[in-house]
Amino acid sequence: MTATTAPGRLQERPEIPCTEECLLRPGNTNCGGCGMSVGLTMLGRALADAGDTCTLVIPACCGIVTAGAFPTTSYGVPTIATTFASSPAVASGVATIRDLNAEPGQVICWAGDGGTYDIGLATLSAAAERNENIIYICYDNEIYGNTGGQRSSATPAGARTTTTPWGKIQDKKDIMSIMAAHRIPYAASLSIAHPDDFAHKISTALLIKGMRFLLLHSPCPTGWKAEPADSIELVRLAVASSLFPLYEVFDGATYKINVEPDGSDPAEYFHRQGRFEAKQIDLGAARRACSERMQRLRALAEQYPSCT
Ligand SMILES: Cc1ncc(C[n+]2csc(CCOP(=O)(O)OP(=O)(O)O)c2C)c(N)n1
Ligand code: SF4
Ligand SMILES: [Mg+2]
Repeated sequence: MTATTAPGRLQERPEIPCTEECLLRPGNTNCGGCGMSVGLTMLGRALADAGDTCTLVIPACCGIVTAGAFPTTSYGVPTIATTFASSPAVASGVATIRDLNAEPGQVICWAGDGGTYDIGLATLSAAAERNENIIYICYDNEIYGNTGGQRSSATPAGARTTTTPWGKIQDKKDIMSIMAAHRIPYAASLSIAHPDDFAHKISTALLIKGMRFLLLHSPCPTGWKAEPADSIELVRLAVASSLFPLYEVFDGATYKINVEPDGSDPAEYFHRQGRFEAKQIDLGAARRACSERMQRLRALAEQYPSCT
């Protein structure tokens, strides 16, 4: 694997042979540059590094199409396909049986933003309120990617989708705050542009019992109308400009910012994606929103610091 020691870039590490234990196998049908593929690979490596494994529970989304056609599968772990709205409920049941039988391994929901912010929100909230012993990872590509790119409540303002051809009017829903308000043990945002932070947060989540919620900013070149080769750079820009801050919330009470944004202008992020048209983006409003988002997070992290 390529090696570079620049901050925030991949560090040299031995290649993991693709055996039966490989979480996402090569040869799957995901588009080139798909953030979900990179996220699954990073998740698999973090689990392997911790000597842990998992059962995946996946609702309707690109992530379940990734599995491929029976009897083959691109997943190297047991994978349960659920209806769109029910993955947290199914995962709760699987985790309960695992715990009753004192079996090892994590139960991980791997769901899109449509299944998380919209149609699965009721069962996600219910699982969070019960503090179910599961890890829930939302790979957020900010659209209903699998069905051709309709808007979801995770789609940011200004983005063109098949159902918002002139740009979405409403802002992206703040799902992290919603999940933190459930006072779950752990909520954290992830970026594939920050692999060390990603790995650290998975290993943190593995050590915690109860409901753990992880939000992954997941580039989708197809829906974002962007170059596949730009995927990592786009989400790096999102972190750098405070469009998608990286932070952790423990017990809904204490906050930690993991990567300080460098004040990059969000304009570059918009400019490199065909889903944003210059005339539909209110750059002043976007810059203000970035600065207010960070001000609020900094205030929370200062007033309620985490001791980790
Ligand atoms: C109840 C129900 N409504 C609609 C669909 C069709 N459907 C399948 S996947 C999908 C989009 C999923 O979007 P998201 O959760 O964001 O995942 P992505 O496709 O972006 O990976 C839709 C609308 C469905 N399977 N079930
Ligand atoms: S449509 Fe988007 S999320 Fe789905 S496989 Fe392609 S790049 Fe990935
Ligand atoms: Mg999606």
